[in-house]
Amino acid sequence: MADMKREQWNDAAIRVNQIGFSTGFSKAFSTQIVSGSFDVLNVDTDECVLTGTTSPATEDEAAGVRVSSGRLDGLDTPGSYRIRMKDAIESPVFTIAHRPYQAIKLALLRNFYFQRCGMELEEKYAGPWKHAACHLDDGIIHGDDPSIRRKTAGGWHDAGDYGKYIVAAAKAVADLMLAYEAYPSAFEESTNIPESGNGVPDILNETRYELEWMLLLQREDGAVYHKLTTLEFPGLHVMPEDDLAPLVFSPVSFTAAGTFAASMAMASRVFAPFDEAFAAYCRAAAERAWRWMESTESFERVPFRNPREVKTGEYGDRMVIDEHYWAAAELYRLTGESKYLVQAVMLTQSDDFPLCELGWADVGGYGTIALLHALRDAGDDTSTQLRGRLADQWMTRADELLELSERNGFGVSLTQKQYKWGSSMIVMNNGMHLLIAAELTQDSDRHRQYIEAATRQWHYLLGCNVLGICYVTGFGSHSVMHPHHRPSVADRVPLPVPGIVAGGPNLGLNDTAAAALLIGRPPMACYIDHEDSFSTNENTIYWNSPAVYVAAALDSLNR
Ligand code: 9MR
Ligand code: ZN
Repeated sequence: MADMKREQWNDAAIRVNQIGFSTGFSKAFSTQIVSGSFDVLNVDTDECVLTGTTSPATEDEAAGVRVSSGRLDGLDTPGSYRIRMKDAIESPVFTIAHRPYQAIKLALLRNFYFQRCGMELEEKYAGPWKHAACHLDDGIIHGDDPSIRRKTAGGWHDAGDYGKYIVAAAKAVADLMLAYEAYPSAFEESTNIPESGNGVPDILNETRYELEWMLLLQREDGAVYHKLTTLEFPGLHVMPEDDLAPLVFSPVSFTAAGTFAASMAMASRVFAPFDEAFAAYCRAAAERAWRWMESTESFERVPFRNPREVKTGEYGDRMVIDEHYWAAAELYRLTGESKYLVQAVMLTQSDDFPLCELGWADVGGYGTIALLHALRDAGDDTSTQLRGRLADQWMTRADELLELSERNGFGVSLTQKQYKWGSSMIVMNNGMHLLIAAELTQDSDRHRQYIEAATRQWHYLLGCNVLGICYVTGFGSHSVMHPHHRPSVADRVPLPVPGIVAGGPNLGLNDTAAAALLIGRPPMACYIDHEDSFSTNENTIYWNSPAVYVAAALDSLNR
């Protein structure tokens, strides 16, 4: 660990979204240690265009420093700016523009192309990050006849490793499809992928690449294999095409079937206007998975555990009711068949599980989103009551997030203990939650407040945080350079693959780099831009996907 550098973090500094702000929206920055008056300078002319005073400093426990914030609301002229305090302390340069987030939105989406498995990434799409096709072999099924082989090729690598996991995939495709449905105008541009120009929005082209792979994981009886990986993670310096260890399907699981049924039902709805046959295929797959779920005994309705020989990501769970709920809700939304609604209602009554979570393990929020839509025009009392209850819960949670974000020095909505593995996902999920709440409210002030709070989550991700780091590769003046992402480490390209969202601070310090270098730090500072730090600096498809949702929303606001 001798070569690892401790990064300075608790200095007097100005933290700001390093991309910048949209015209017409409120603009703010945070300062740590320092507070008082500030000037905003136009970078081109060096002229001072605004002066102001920051709010009184308060101790921010998650950040471990005193923080105050400054408002730039008087400033709405497009341009490049920097903030200066005490004559010497300067912020990163940021822009004010009509649509400042267009490029980063496309990069976040294009990052899924870079995760593609089973095809060559050609230079005309991938630039210097091109590489040969990988993981083309058929796979064996753990615990089954070793002479049986199943097709495996396709889909996205999950993360910095090359495994492919159903519950992770389901969250990622769900976020992308929800983003498309909520903000279709944000997805008119080409992302320069092989399918571009085929008449289907690229976000759906990209999603379909994963869906086609997910379909390969369904067994003939409807059950779904939990994951497809090598037995162990390959070394960090191995390019995907050089990872040649045998591919193994892990056993089927209830969570895989539930999230598969749900995301396939969603795909059937979303793809119907573009490809009826594919939509029908997805629907049949979802219904098959559902029937398998219904046929399981209670001892099979348990979270997945890795077989002893399998050392890759487990994607276990605490409970499986929420996966059942999501599947029921999504199938109800798709088919309108009452048996699914009956089941969803029963699940919400019989068990206590979180109804608003948008994780890979806790997926209740997706079921709730589906029902909020499906029951919008419901006539009967049960449906109306259920929808009312779900909407109340959603808004209550949104209000909690709003308050957390307003109280926090950096505007972020995390509690201290939420700075855990993949904290960037929680931040972006909260952004998604707030944006959905904005759509649900009729009150225009509330609508605005939720959007502003969602925007603050975005500002945190892009630099308004105690480390002053932009957690998206390729963007901002101080961004992640050494993600725990095998291709970024192993290729000879100096820059990491662009559009990666790093996992972010994790107070668990779950890898040796983090443990050695971050001990004693406050939660928001438990992050290290080091390639060995898989517990703070990896990427995953389901950390990128909620960021695509938030980016799409904020990019469409000014249209
Ligand atoms: O994102 C997952 C995180 O929530 C868990 O705490 C962690 C440990 O179980 O695993 C993370 O998922 C990893 C997966 O198991 C394998 N691919 C990389 C994922 C991100 O680190
Ligand atoms: Zn691959």
